[in-house]
Amino acid sequence: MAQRRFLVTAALPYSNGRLHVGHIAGAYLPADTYVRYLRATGADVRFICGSDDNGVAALKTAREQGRDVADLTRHYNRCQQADFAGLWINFDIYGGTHQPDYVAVHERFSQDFFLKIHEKGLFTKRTDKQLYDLEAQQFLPDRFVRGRCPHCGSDKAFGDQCEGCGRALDQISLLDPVSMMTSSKPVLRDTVHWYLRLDRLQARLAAWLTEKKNGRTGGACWRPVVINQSLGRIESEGLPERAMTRDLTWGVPLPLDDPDAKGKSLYVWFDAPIGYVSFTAALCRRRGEALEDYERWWKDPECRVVHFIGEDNIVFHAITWPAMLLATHDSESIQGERHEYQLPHNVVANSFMNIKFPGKDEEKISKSRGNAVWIEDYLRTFDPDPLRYYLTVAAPEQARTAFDVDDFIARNNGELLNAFGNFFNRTLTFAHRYFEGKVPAPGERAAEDREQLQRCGDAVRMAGEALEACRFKAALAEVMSLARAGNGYFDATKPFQTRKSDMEACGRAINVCLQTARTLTTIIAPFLPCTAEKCAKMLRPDGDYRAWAAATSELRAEHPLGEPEILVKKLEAKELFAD
Ligand code: B3M
Ligand code: ZN
Repeated sequence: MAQRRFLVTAALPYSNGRLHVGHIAGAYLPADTYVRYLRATGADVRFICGSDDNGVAALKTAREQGRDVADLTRHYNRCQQADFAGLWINFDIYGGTHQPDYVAVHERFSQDFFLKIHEKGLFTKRTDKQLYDLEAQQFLPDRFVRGRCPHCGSDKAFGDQCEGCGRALDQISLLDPVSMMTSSKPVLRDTVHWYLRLDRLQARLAAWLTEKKNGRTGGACWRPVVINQSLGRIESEGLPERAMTRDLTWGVPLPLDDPDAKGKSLYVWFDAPIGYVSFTAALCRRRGEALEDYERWWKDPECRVVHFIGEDNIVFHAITWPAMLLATHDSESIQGERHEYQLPHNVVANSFMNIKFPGKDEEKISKSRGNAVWIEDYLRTFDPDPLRYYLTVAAPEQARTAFDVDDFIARNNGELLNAFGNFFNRTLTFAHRYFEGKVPAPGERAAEDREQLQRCGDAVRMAGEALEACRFKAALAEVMSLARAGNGYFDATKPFQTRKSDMEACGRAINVCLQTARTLTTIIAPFLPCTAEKCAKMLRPDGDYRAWAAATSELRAEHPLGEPEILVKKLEAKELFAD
């Protein structure tokens, strides 16, 4: 079989702040887990991320803090890299759409995209009314203005998107708009913009999304929330044209030789997803390949492009971005030929995570009220894996969930430590104490031994199937259930008794426990890479312990084991969350 290839991206964080547990649970941890799993199966993967520096988000924060916007994004780009590295979320490249090492290539790609779509006649240039702040003397794109949503009535609607219902908005449709710059009521003024003809791409997008809904293009069906917010929206409301330019100078300059293009830049949601492509190109160059080798990932139908995002980014990844990709195509074909961009193979979106501190009510995470668990703070006291564990078991895969501090501690101590950690601990300690730190002979296996080994094989298969389908919670549940079965087997075979009466039976049981531990080492690795590394040091299996295909290959009799090590520590909430 040919080697599978994947280009996996995680949403580009705005470089105007640090990362909290909600960010990690939403996109970055599932993406990292997926990439680790794919690599374990032998796939060739590139894992791309970087900061989203352009547009209003960073500009607004810079203004509030009285800082230079380029410095601000540089600072947070670095902080974010540290947060990710501390959690063992390892991108192949962490770029930034306005970072010194990336901005030139990024602008070139973004401007090429714009020009290609422009050539195809898929932009309309039009003068329209936009909101203008008379005091600040400027237009108010995107998050510079807020108001009530004309669709759902939420008062958390901004100039480009409503946080209540997720819809993309046209700012002039906002009810009771207020300037975020001066709190004044903006007025309407004429300005020229370039609007993407989404209406002309709508039929092709709908046909493609219908295939994704039914899982007809290979792989799993897309998550319902992604289909509802994309295909559902198209079917119920249709797609209006959307402005892809803004009255801003912080961003990618509009590449047109047109007096009306002066002082304008590309809409940040136009250039940000192109960051996935431009960072891929930068990575190719860093690896000594040509910049153009990005095509091997983006334009080769053999490579699958998978985007991991938070729920609020669905419209942009499942409608606008594919529309941009289609708009660059030469033919009317849905799926790109070579030299045309692939449409995403999957767009995997999680919902949001609330926060619940001990003795308090569950609330939305908010940085302004200090209502968050920041990665930086967490890492000061804890290892990455307890958090990786919790954010997977409590992941908002289908609906909003909460980071409950008591539950985090309880699950670490009750599940990870009791089931997983203890199984390794008792097995390894036993092997060292009574079998000189070597794998005892398998002997003649009885039905219960074979059943336990059968469970190992089943867990590998079921966890693998769930991971292929991006069902991470279900996959981790399979791993944990094997650890519990291991404990059950240990209890049932009673090696602590047989060692006094029947050393052969004792050895047989410890052998099966060690084989179970061997399997667990491989299948826990995508989720808890740091723990898996420790497991592998204790078991010292041949070859790469992460290789999925070798997860049930047995440790031979007499195989020497490493020193037992404590895998999971008992945690206390007050270590971190004392306020
Ligand atoms: N920066 C939005 C966000 O963090 C945005 C993602 C861009 S992905 C191309 O919610
Ligand atoms: Zn709304």
